[in-house]
Amino acid sequence: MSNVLILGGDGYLGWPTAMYFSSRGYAVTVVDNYFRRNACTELDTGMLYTVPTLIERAKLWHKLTGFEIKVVIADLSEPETMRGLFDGRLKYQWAINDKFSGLPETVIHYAEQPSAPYSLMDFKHADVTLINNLRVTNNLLWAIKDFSRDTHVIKLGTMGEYGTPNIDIEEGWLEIEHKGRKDTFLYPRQAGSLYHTTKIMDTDLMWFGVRMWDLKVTDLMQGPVYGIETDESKIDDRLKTIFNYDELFGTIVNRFVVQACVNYPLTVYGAGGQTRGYLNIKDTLQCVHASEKNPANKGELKIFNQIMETFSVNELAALTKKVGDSRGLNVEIKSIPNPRKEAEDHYYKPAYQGLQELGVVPHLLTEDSMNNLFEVVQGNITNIRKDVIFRGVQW
Ligand code: USQ
Repeated sequence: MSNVLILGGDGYLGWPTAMYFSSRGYAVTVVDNYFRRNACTELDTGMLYTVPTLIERAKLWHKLTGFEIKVVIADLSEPETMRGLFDGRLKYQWAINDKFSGLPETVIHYAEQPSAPYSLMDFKHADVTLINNLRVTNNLLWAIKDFSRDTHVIKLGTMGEYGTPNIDIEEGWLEIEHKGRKDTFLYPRQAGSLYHTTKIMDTDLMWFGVRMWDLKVTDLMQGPVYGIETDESKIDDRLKTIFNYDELFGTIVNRFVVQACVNYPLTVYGAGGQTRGYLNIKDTLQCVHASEKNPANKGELKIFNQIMETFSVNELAALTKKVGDSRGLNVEIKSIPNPRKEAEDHYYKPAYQGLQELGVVPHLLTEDSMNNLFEVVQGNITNIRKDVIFRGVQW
Protein backbone atom coordinates (compact mmCIF):
# COMPACT_ATOMS: atom_id res chain seq x y z
CA MET A 1 0.00 0.00 0.00
CA SER A 2 1.59 3.28 -1.10
CA ASN A 3 2.07 5.77 1.69
CA VAL A 4 0.82 9.35 1.05
CA LEU A 5 1.41 12.23 3.44
CA ILE A 6 -0.88 15.24 2.96
CA LEU A 7 0.31 18.52 4.48
CA GLY A 8 -2.63 20.87 5.01
CA GLY A 9 -5.14 18.01 5.16
CA ASP A 10 -7.96 20.05 6.73
CA GLY A 11 -8.29 22.62 3.95
CA TYR A 12 -10.59 23.11 0.96
CA LEU A 13 -8.42 20.80 -1.17
CA GLY A 14 -6.59 18.80 1.52
CA TRP A 15 -9.54 16.90 2.98
CA PRO A 16 -11.08 15.90 -0.40
CA THR A 17 -7.60 14.76 -1.50
CA ALA A 18 -7.26 12.63 1.63
CA MET A 19 -10.58 10.87 1.02
CA TYR A 20 -9.78 10.43 -2.69
CA PHE A 21 -6.48 8.64 -2.04
CA SER A 22 -7.81 6.71 0.95
CA SER A 23 -10.73 5.33 -1.04
CA ARG A 24 -8.25 4.09 -3.66
CA GLY A 25 -6.34 2.01 -1.14
CA TYR A 26 -3.44 4.36 -0.26
CA ALA A 27 -2.21 4.63 3.32
CA VAL A 28 -2.99 8.29 4.04
CA THR A 29 -1.73 10.54 6.83
CA VAL A 30 -2.98 14.15 7.08
CA VAL A 31 -1.32 16.95 9.01
CA ASP A 32 -2.87 20.33 9.80
CA ASN A 33 -2.72 23.05 12.45
CA TYR A 34 -6.26 24.37 11.74
CA PHE A 35 -4.78 27.57 10.34
CA ARG A 36 -7.68 28.12 7.96
CA ARG A 37 -10.39 27.50 10.56
CA ASN A 38 -8.66 29.74 13.08
CA ALA A 39 -8.18 32.52 10.52
CA CYS A 40 -11.87 32.26 9.61
CA THR A 41 -12.77 32.70 13.27
CA GLU A 42 -10.27 35.53 13.84
CA LEU A 43 -11.45 37.43 10.77
CA ASP A 44 -15.13 36.53 11.13
CA THR A 45 -15.46 35.23 7.55
CA GLY A 46 -18.55 33.05 7.99
CA MET A 47 -18.90 29.65 6.28
CA LEU A 48 -21.58 27.98 4.23
CA TYR A 49 -21.91 25.21 6.81
CA THR A 50 -20.07 23.97 9.87
CA VAL A 51 -17.40 21.37 9.25
CA PRO A 52 -16.54 18.70 11.85
CA THR A 53 -12.95 18.71 13.15
CA LEU A 54 -10.35 16.78 11.19
CA ILE A 55 -10.36 14.04 13.81
CA GLU A 56 -14.17 13.79 13.71
CA ARG A 57 -14.03 13.58 9.92
CA ALA A 58 -11.37 10.84 9.97
CA LYS A 59 -13.43 8.85 12.49
CA LEU A 60 -16.57 9.26 10.41
CA TRP A 61 -14.69 8.27 7.24
CA HIS A 62 -13.49 5.12 8.97
CA LYS A 63 -16.96 4.27 10.24
CA LEU A 64 -18.55 4.75 6.83
CA THR A 65 -15.90 3.19 4.59
CA GLY A 66 -13.59 1.10 6.79
CA PHE A 67 -10.60 3.13 5.53
CA GLU A 68 -8.16 4.76 7.92
CA ILE A 69 -6.86 8.33 7.51
CA LYS A 70 -4.26 8.96 10.22
CA VAL A 71 -4.38 12.48 11.70
CA VAL A 72 -1.63 14.70 13.09
CA ILE A 73 -2.64 18.11 14.44
CA ALA A 74 0.54 20.18 14.46
CA ASP A 75 2.21 23.27 13.05
CA LEU A 76 4.47 22.42 10.12
CA SER A 77 6.24 25.76 10.31
CA GLU A 78 7.97 24.24 13.37
CA PRO A 79 11.00 22.36 12.01
CA GLU A 80 10.77 19.57 14.60
CA THR A 81 7.15 18.88 13.70
CA MET A 82 8.07 18.41 10.04
CA ARG A 83 11.14 16.32 10.85
CA GLY A 84 9.13 14.18 13.25
CA LEU A 85 6.92 13.11 10.34
CA PHE A 86 9.95 11.54 8.68
CA ASP A 87 11.98 10.12 11.58
CA GLY A 88 9.11 8.43 13.37
CA ARG A 89 8.88 10.77 16.38
CA LEU A 90 5.45 12.09 15.41
CA LYS A 91 2.39 11.26 17.47
CA TYR A 92 -0.86 10.63 15.65
CA GLN A 93 -3.79 12.39 17.32
CA TRP A 94 -6.00 9.81 15.72
CA ALA A 95 -5.25 6.48 14.04
CA ILE A 96 -6.60 2.93 14.22
CA ASN A 97 -3.05 1.64 14.25
CA ASP A 98 -0.76 4.26 15.75
CA LYS A 99 2.47 2.59 14.67
CA PHE A 100 4.56 4.94 12.46
CA SER A 101 3.50 4.46 8.81
CA GLY A 102 7.09 4.81 7.62
CA LEU A 103 8.54 7.14 5.01
CA PRO A 104 6.00 8.37 2.48
CA GLU A 105 6.36 7.56 -1.21
CA THR A 106 4.53 10.84 -1.89
CA VAL A 107 4.07 14.10 0.00
CA ILE A 108 1.33 16.46 -1.17
CA HIS A 109 2.04 19.97 0.06
CA TYR A 110 -1.02 22.21 0.54
CA ALA A 111 0.04 23.61 3.92
CA GLU A 112 0.00 27.28 3.02
CA GLN A 113 -1.92 30.48 3.60
CA PRO A 114 -3.76 30.49 0.24
CA SER A 115 -5.42 33.91 0.01
CA ALA A 116 -4.17 36.94 -1.93
CA PRO A 117 -6.39 39.47 -0.07
CA TYR A 118 -5.41 37.98 3.33
CA SER A 119 -1.75 38.50 2.45
CA LEU A 120 -2.36 42.19 1.75
CA MET A 121 -4.70 43.13 4.61
CA ASP A 122 -1.93 44.68 6.68
CA PHE A 123 1.64 44.01 7.82
CA LYS A 124 0.63 41.36 10.35
CA HIS A 125 -1.14 39.19 7.78
CA ALA A 126 1.58 39.75 5.19
CA ASP A 127 4.10 38.54 7.75
CA VAL A 128 2.02 35.47 8.70
CA THR A 129 1.76 34.57 5.00
CA LEU A 130 5.44 34.98 4.29
CA ILE A 131 6.68 33.20 7.42
CA ASN A 132 4.21 30.32 7.22
CA ASN A 133 4.53 29.60 3.52
CA LEU A 134 8.29 29.85 3.27
CA ARG A 135 9.08 28.09 6.54
CA VAL A 136 6.77 25.16 5.82
CA THR A 137 8.28 24.74 2.37
CA ASN A 138 11.84 25.07 3.64
CA ASN A 139 11.13 22.63 6.48
CA LEU A 140 9.76 20.14 3.96
CA LEU A 141 12.72 20.63 1.65
CA TRP A 142 15.20 19.87 4.44
CA ALA A 143 13.23 16.97 5.89
CA ILE A 144 13.15 15.34 2.44
CA LYS A 145 16.86 16.03 1.93
CA ASP A 146 17.84 14.65 5.34
CA PHE A 147 15.52 11.66 5.63
CA SER A 148 13.79 10.64 2.44
CA ARG A 149 15.25 11.68 -0.92
CA ASP A 150 13.23 9.06 -2.80
CA THR A 151 9.96 10.68 -1.73
CA HIS A 152 8.14 12.44 -4.55
CA VAL A 153 6.98 15.92 -3.51
CA ILE A 154 3.82 17.24 -5.16
CA LYS A 155 3.62 20.91 -4.36
CA LEU A 156 0.66 23.12 -5.16
CA GLY A 157 1.83 26.20 -6.99
CA THR A 158 -0.37 28.75 -8.69
CA MET A 159 -0.94 30.14 -12.17
CA GLY A 160 -0.64 33.51 -10.47
CA GLU A 161 3.14 32.99 -10.35
CA TYR A 162 3.23 33.83 -14.06
CA GLY A 163 1.02 36.92 -13.77
CA THR A 164 -0.51 38.11 -17.03
CA PRO A 165 2.41 38.42 -19.47
CA ASN A 166 1.93 39.68 -23.01
CA ILE A 167 3.22 36.37 -24.46
CA ASP A 168 1.93 32.78 -24.31
CA ILE A 169 2.42 31.06 -20.93
CA GLU A 170 4.23 27.72 -21.22
CA GLU A 171 4.09 24.85 -18.73
CA GLY A 172 6.77 26.00 -16.36
CA TRP A 173 9.76 26.42 -18.64
CA LEU A 174 10.84 28.76 -21.43
CA GLU A 175 13.63 28.32 -23.93
CA ILE A 176 15.48 31.60 -24.38
CA GLU A 177 17.81 32.54 -27.19
CA HIS A 178 20.22 35.29 -26.26
CA LYS A 179 23.10 36.56 -28.36
CA GLY A 180 23.08 33.41 -30.46
CA ARG A 181 23.01 30.95 -27.52
CA LYS A 182 20.05 29.00 -26.08
CA ASP A 183 19.10 27.76 -22.62
CA THR A 184 15.92 26.71 -20.80
CA PHE A 185 14.82 28.56 -17.66
CA LEU A 186 11.85 28.67 -15.33
CA TYR A 187 9.19 30.71 -17.10
CA PRO A 188 9.45 34.36 -15.93
CA ARG A 189 7.34 35.03 -12.86
CA GLN A 190 5.69 38.29 -11.77
CA ALA A 191 3.02 37.79 -9.13
CA GLY A 192 0.12 40.12 -8.42
CA SER A 193 -0.03 39.62 -4.63
CA LEU A 194 2.24 38.87 -1.73
CA TYR A 195 0.64 35.42 -1.37
CA HIS A 196 1.40 34.67 -5.02
CA THR A 197 4.95 35.94 -4.45
CA THR A 198 5.46 33.37 -1.68
CA LYS A 199 4.48 30.69 -4.18
CA ILE A 200 7.23 31.88 -6.54
CA MET A 201 9.69 31.65 -3.66
CA ASP A 202 8.45 28.12 -2.86
CA THR A 203 9.12 27.11 -6.45
CA ASP A 204 12.63 28.52 -6.19
CA LEU A 205 13.28 26.62 -2.95
CA MET A 206 12.18 23.33 -4.46
CA TRP A 207 14.07 23.95 -7.71
CA PHE A 208 17.19 24.55 -5.63
CA GLY A 209 16.67 21.20 -3.84
CA VAL A 210 16.18 19.44 -7.16
CA ARG A 211 19.44 20.87 -8.53
CA MET A 212 21.52 20.36 -5.40
CA TRP A 213 20.24 17.11 -3.95
CA ASP A 214 18.48 15.37 -6.85
CA LEU A 215 15.07 15.61 -5.22
CA LYS A 216 11.93 14.52 -7.10
CA VAL A 217 9.39 17.37 -7.32
CA THR A 218 6.21 18.10 -9.25
CA ASP A 219 4.87 21.65 -9.12
CA LEU A 220 1.21 22.10 -10.03
CA MET A 221 0.47 25.64 -11.17
CA GLN A 222 -3.19 25.75 -10.28
CA GLY A 223 -5.85 28.31 -11.20
CA PRO A 224 -8.82 29.28 -8.99
CA VAL A 225 -10.79 26.15 -8.02
CA TYR A 226 -14.58 25.99 -7.67
CA GLY A 227 -17.12 23.45 -6.45
CA ILE A 228 -17.99 21.51 -3.32
CA GLU A 229 -18.87 17.94 -4.04
CA THR A 230 -16.54 15.10 -4.90
CA ASP A 231 -17.43 11.43 -5.29
CA GLU A 232 -16.27 10.73 -1.74
CA SER A 233 -18.13 13.63 -0.08
CA LYS A 234 -21.40 12.31 -1.52
CA ILE A 235 -21.19 9.40 0.95
CA ASP A 236 -22.26 11.66 3.82
CA ASP A 237 -22.97 15.40 4.05
CA ARG A 238 -20.62 15.75 7.01
CA LEU A 239 -17.69 14.82 4.75
CA LYS A 240 -18.16 17.93 2.58
CA THR A 241 -15.13 20.19 2.35
CA ILE A 242 -14.79 23.54 4.08
CA PHE A 243 -16.49 26.17 1.87
CA ASN A 244 -15.82 29.89 2.10
CA TYR A 245 -17.64 32.58 0.13
CA ASP A 246 -16.20 35.68 1.78
CA GLU A 247 -13.72 38.01 0.09
CA LEU A 248 -10.69 36.57 1.90
CA PHE A 249 -11.01 32.84 1.40
CA GLY A 250 -13.74 32.43 -1.21
CA THR A 251 -12.73 32.10 -4.85
CA ILE A 252 -14.72 33.87 -7.53
CA VAL A 253 -17.04 31.16 -8.91
CA ASN A 254 -18.01 29.96 -5.45
CA ARG A 255 -18.54 33.56 -4.38
CA PHE A 256 -20.66 34.50 -7.38
CA VAL A 257 -23.00 31.53 -6.89
CA VAL A 258 -23.47 32.43 -3.21
CA GLN A 259 -24.03 36.09 -4.09
CA ALA A 260 -26.62 35.14 -6.71
CA CYS A 261 -28.51 33.02 -4.16
CA VAL A 262 -28.86 35.85 -1.64
CA ASN A 263 -29.60 38.62 -4.11
CA TYR A 264 -26.22 40.31 -3.62
CA PRO A 265 -25.08 41.90 -6.93
CA LEU A 266 -22.15 40.00 -8.47
CA THR A 267 -19.04 42.03 -7.63
CA VAL A 268 -17.16 42.42 -10.92
CA TYR A 269 -13.89 44.13 -10.03
CA GLY A 270 -13.23 46.98 -12.47
CA ALA A 271 -13.62 46.27 -16.19
CA GLY A 272 -14.00 42.50 -15.63
CA GLY A 273 -11.64 41.48 -18.42
CA GLN A 274 -9.32 39.73 -15.91
CA THR A 275 -8.89 36.24 -17.38
CA ARG A 276 -7.72 33.21 -15.43
CA GLY A 277 -7.63 29.42 -15.86
CA TYR A 278 -10.26 27.60 -13.77
CA LEU A 279 -10.92 24.05 -12.64
CA ASN A 280 -13.49 22.00 -10.78
CA ILE A 281 -12.41 20.64 -7.39
CA LYS A 282 -12.90 17.12 -8.82
CA ASP A 283 -10.20 17.89 -11.37
CA THR A 284 -7.74 19.02 -8.69
CA LEU A 285 -8.04 15.48 -7.31
CA GLN A 286 -7.58 13.88 -10.73
CA CYS A 287 -4.53 16.07 -11.43
CA VAL A 288 -2.84 15.30 -8.13
CA HIS A 289 -3.51 11.59 -8.67
CA ALA A 290 -2.11 11.71 -12.22
CA SER A 291 1.00 13.42 -10.83
CA GLU A 292 1.34 10.80 -8.11
CA LYS A 293 1.16 8.01 -10.71
CA ASN A 294 3.75 9.72 -12.95
CA PRO A 295 6.36 10.97 -10.48
CA ALA A 296 9.26 13.23 -11.32
CA ASN A 297 12.61 11.45 -11.70
CA LYS A 298 15.53 12.11 -9.37
CA GLY A 299 16.84 15.60 -10.09
CA GLU A 300 13.71 16.58 -12.03
CA LEU A 301 11.27 19.42 -11.40
CA LYS A 302 8.12 18.65 -13.40
CA ILE A 303 5.72 21.54 -13.85
CA PHE A 304 2.13 21.38 -15.06
CA ASN A 305 -0.39 24.17 -15.52
CA GLN A 306 -3.37 22.87 -13.57
CA ILE A 307 -6.34 24.50 -15.28
CA MET A 308 -9.04 23.14 -17.58
CA GLU A 309 -10.38 26.27 -19.34
CA THR A 310 -10.16 30.05 -19.16
CA PHE A 311 -12.80 32.68 -18.40
CA SER A 312 -12.88 36.42 -17.86
CA VAL A 313 -14.65 37.79 -14.79
CA ASN A 314 -17.37 39.17 -17.10
CA GLU A 315 -17.91 35.71 -18.63
CA LEU A 316 -18.24 34.15 -15.17
CA ALA A 317 -20.71 36.83 -14.10
CA ALA A 318 -22.78 36.31 -17.27
CA LEU A 319 -22.87 32.52 -16.76
CA THR A 320 -23.83 32.89 -13.09
CA LYS A 321 -26.62 35.29 -14.05
CA LYS A 322 -27.91 32.97 -16.77
CA VAL A 323 -28.03 29.95 -14.45
CA GLY A 324 -29.36 31.98 -11.49
CA ASP A 325 -32.09 33.61 -13.61
CA SER A 326 -33.12 30.21 -14.97
CA ARG A 327 -33.65 29.16 -11.34
CA GLY A 328 -35.97 32.10 -10.76
CA LEU A 329 -33.41 34.36 -9.11
CA ASN A 330 -33.11 37.87 -10.44
CA VAL A 331 -29.32 38.12 -10.58
CA GLU A 332 -27.76 41.56 -10.81
CA ILE A 333 -24.20 42.22 -12.02
CA LYS A 334 -22.41 45.29 -10.68
CA SER A 335 -18.96 46.57 -11.62
CA ILE A 336 -17.25 48.07 -8.60
CA PRO A 337 -13.88 49.87 -8.38
CA ASN A 338 -11.20 47.19 -8.39
CA PRO A 339 -9.73 46.81 -4.89
CA ARG A 340 -6.76 44.97 -6.45
CA LYS A 341 -3.95 46.25 -8.60
CA GLU A 342 -4.19 43.99 -11.66
CA ALA A 343 -4.59 44.21 -15.44
CA GLU A 344 -8.28 44.36 -16.35
CA ASP A 345 -7.85 43.86 -20.09
CA HIS A 346 -4.91 41.70 -21.11
CA TYR A 347 -3.57 38.91 -23.32
CA TYR A 348 -3.86 35.45 -21.74
CA LYS A 349 -2.89 32.24 -23.50
CA PRO A 350 -1.60 29.54 -21.15
CA ALA A 351 -0.61 26.02 -22.27
CA TYR A 352 -2.30 23.31 -20.21
CA GLN A 353 -2.21 20.04 -22.12
CA GLY A 354 0.28 18.16 -19.87
CA LEU A 355 -2.12 16.80 -17.27
CA GLN A 356 -4.73 15.88 -19.85
CA GLU A 357 -2.02 13.94 -21.71
CA LEU A 358 -1.61 11.94 -18.47
CA GLY A 359 -5.30 11.01 -18.61
CA VAL A 360 -7.10 13.77 -16.71
CA VAL A 361 -10.61 14.21 -18.13
CA PRO A 362 -11.91 17.73 -17.40
CA HIS A 363 -15.23 18.51 -15.73
CA LEU A 364 -15.95 21.79 -17.49
CA LEU A 365 -17.92 24.69 -16.04
CA THR A 366 -21.28 24.29 -17.75
CA GLU A 367 -24.79 25.44 -16.88
CA ASP A 368 -25.37 21.92 -15.52
CA SER A 369 -22.34 21.89 -13.24
CA MET A 370 -23.13 25.39 -12.02
CA ASN A 371 -26.70 24.28 -11.31
CA ASN A 372 -25.30 21.56 -9.05
CA LEU A 373 -23.34 24.17 -7.12
CA PHE A 374 -26.46 26.35 -6.82
CA GLU A 375 -28.33 23.40 -5.36
CA VAL A 376 -25.82 22.80 -2.56
CA VAL A 377 -25.57 26.53 -1.81
CA GLN A 378 -29.35 27.00 -1.78
CA GLY A 379 -29.63 24.02 0.57
CA ASN A 380 -27.55 26.00 3.09
CA ILE A 381 -28.93 29.44 2.31
CA THR A 382 -29.90 30.30 5.87
CA ASN A 383 -26.22 30.21 6.89
CA ILE A 384 -25.10 32.83 4.35
CA ARG A 385 -24.05 36.16 5.81
CA LYS A 386 -24.19 39.09 3.40
CA ASP A 387 -21.98 41.23 5.64
CA VAL A 388 -18.85 39.12 4.96
CA ILE A 389 -19.13 39.00 1.16
CA PHE A 390 -17.18 42.19 0.47
CA ARG A 391 -14.77 44.01 2.78
CA GLY A 392 -12.57 45.83 0.26
CA VAL A 393 -9.00 44.79 1.03
CA GLN A 394 -6.99 47.22 -1.08
CA TRP A 395 -3.70 46.47 -2.83
N1 USQ B 1 -12.65 38.88 -8.70
C1 USQ B 1 -13.71 39.73 -9.01
N2 USQ B 1 -14.73 39.81 -8.11
C2 USQ B 1 -14.74 39.09 -6.94
C3 USQ B 1 -13.67 38.23 -6.65
C4 USQ B 1 -12.62 38.15 -7.57
O1 USQ B 1 -13.73 40.39 -10.04
O2 USQ B 1 -15.72 39.24 -6.17
C5 USQ B 1 -11.53 38.75 -9.67
C6 USQ B 1 -10.16 39.04 -9.07
O3 USQ B 1 -9.88 40.41 -9.10
C7 USQ B 1 -9.26 38.19 -9.96
C8 USQ B 1 -10.12 36.98 -10.31
O4 USQ B 1 -11.46 37.38 -10.06
O5 USQ B 1 -8.94 38.87 -11.14
C9 USQ B 1 -9.82 35.73 -9.49
O6 USQ B 1 -9.91 36.07 -8.13
P1 USQ B 1 -10.05 34.96 -6.97
O7 USQ B 1 -10.29 35.69 -5.70
O8 USQ B 1 -11.03 33.91 -7.36
O9 USQ B 1 -8.64 34.23 -7.02
P2 USQ B 1 -7.18 34.68 -6.60
O10 USQ B 1 -7.16 35.79 -5.63
O11 USQ B 1 -6.39 34.88 -7.85
O12 USQ B 1 -6.64 33.39 -5.84
C10 USQ B 1 -7.21 32.09 -6.01
C11 USQ B 1 -6.85 31.23 -4.82
C12 USQ B 1 -5.35 31.05 -4.76
C13 USQ B 1 -4.87 30.48 -6.10
C14 USQ B 1 -5.30 31.38 -7.23
C15 USQ B 1 -4.98 30.83 -8.59
O13 USQ B 1 -7.33 31.84 -3.62
O14 USQ B 1 -5.02 30.17 -3.70
O15 USQ B 1 -3.48 30.38 -6.07
O16 USQ B 1 -6.74 31.53 -7.19
S1 USQ B 1 -4.62 32.10 -9.76
O17 USQ B 1 -5.67 33.09 -9.74
O18 USQ B 1 -4.48 31.47 -11.06
O19 USQ B 1 -3.38 32.71 -9.32
